[in-house]
Amino acid sequence: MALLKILQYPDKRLHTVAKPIETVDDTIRRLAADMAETMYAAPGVGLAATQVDHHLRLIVIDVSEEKNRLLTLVNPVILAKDGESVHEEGCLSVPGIYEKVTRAEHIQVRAQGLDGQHFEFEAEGLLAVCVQHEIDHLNGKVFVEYLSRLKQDRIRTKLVKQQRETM
Ligand code: K1U
Ligand code: ZN
Repeated sequence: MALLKILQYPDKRLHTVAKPIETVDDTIRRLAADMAETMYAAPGVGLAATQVDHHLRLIVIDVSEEKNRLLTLVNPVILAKDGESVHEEGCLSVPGIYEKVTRAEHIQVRAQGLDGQHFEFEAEGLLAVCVQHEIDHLNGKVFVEYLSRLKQDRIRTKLVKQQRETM
């Protein structure tokens, strides 16, 4: 397994729309394992392949306290959404920035597992927030795009400055 480099906002590659995974093979299983290791090390509760510069529809999530409930979703799709709730979100590609975002409260999700089999589940709370946040990444959208233009500009300036200082 390997730790992968996480792209940092405002990297343009974060706006790439990921392609569906045709076959779940050992290459995809290795990428998923590396993504999980990277997410746990960060630490974070989710990671999309887009964030590690692999433009395939693959996400990993673990919102459990004990970090022992890894969920790997291949080609995830939201089948239904209902209600609205506001949560404070963070993003491993936007370090140090936490902002409130409104999203659907309950979602129904269809995806494939690492065995290629389709499955469905319902989510609410942090899991629902995280699935929506990660699917946004696969569609090339970063959570700061829900904020005002002024806030986006401030965040961009702050992160570009931080990145210059750590070069
Ligand atoms: O996609 C990502 O960048 C991961 C992101 C997921 C997420 C968190 C919270 C709300 C929406 C989406 C993170 O994991 S940010 C880090 C974080 O929230 C966290 C880190 C350590 C412990 C618990 C949470
Ligand atoms: Zn993110």
